[in-house]
Amino acid sequence: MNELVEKIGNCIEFGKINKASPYPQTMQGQDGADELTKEALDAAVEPDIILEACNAAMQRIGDKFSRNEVFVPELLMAAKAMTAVMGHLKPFFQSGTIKAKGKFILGTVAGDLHDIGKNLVGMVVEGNGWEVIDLGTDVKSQKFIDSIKANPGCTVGLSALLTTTMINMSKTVKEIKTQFPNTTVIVGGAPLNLKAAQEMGADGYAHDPQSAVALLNNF
Ligand code: B1M
Repeated sequence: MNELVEKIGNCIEFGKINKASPYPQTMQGQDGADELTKEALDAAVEPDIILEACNAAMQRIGDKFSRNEVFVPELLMAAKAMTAVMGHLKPFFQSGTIKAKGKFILGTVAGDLHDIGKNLVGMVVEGNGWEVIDLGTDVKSQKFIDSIKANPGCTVGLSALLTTTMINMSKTVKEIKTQFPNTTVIVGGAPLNLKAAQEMGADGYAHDPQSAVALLNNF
């Protein structure tokens, strides 16, 4: 049984989505995260045991990404494998068998259409047990505020890829903080750094998806 759970973790870490997926080459023709998760649930393995193994695997791939040992394609494949697992586990979240760590409202700020990094952050955060509410790109402050109202106790994540939209990010942080001073806001994206995040009044700056998870788990 443990061997099955371990295999699922390996599929996440090495980005083996399902039997048909050709990547990675060394695992071609083998069952992937999709088939193995179904097999495990059919064999009555507790869903939270599977989730725990997957979280650990996401942590491993995230750490490798932070150390530049793997790059965006590997992280994307791992996130896709994780999504396959989550498809099987979702009913258990919905029924309350597994409790999400919290709600994370995520979006790329107004004026900015870049979403590849934001999507990666969403997938990794979701893979670590958070419910992610993705508001998309070009998100105006009011949309964040409406979503915070609808989801009390949530944490908010803002992404920006353009130096020009960092100004909108700053405005959004200030508007959120004025109306919801107790709501935690974290920011990330290529043009940002810790200093810029602090000047905006954000509670945290995440350089990459894994540091976003670390911040969320600490807050
Ligand atoms: Co644009 N673009 N782009 N672009 N684009 C950049 C960002 C740019 C650096 C290219 C360049 O000039 N060298 C430049 C910005 C310059 C600047 O402001 N400093 C630029 C520009 C200028 C533009 C346009 C203005 C071009 C034009 O039209 N004249 C235009 C703007 C459109 C708009 O947004 N209004 C534009 C358009 C586009 C495309 C639509 C063509 C496309 C976006 C497609 C899409 O996202 N769906 C695009 C792309 C692909 C890029 C590059 C090539 C790649 C960005 C990317 O996806 N990186 C980029 C150049 C580059 O980076 N080499 C560029 C991969 C991704 C995984 O990394 O997004 O940094 P990244 O995310 C990272 C971290 O930043 C972090 O985690 C991720 C994983 O490590 N992170 C967070 C991100 N958000 C986070 C949130 C967090 C935590 C961490 O917590 C909440």
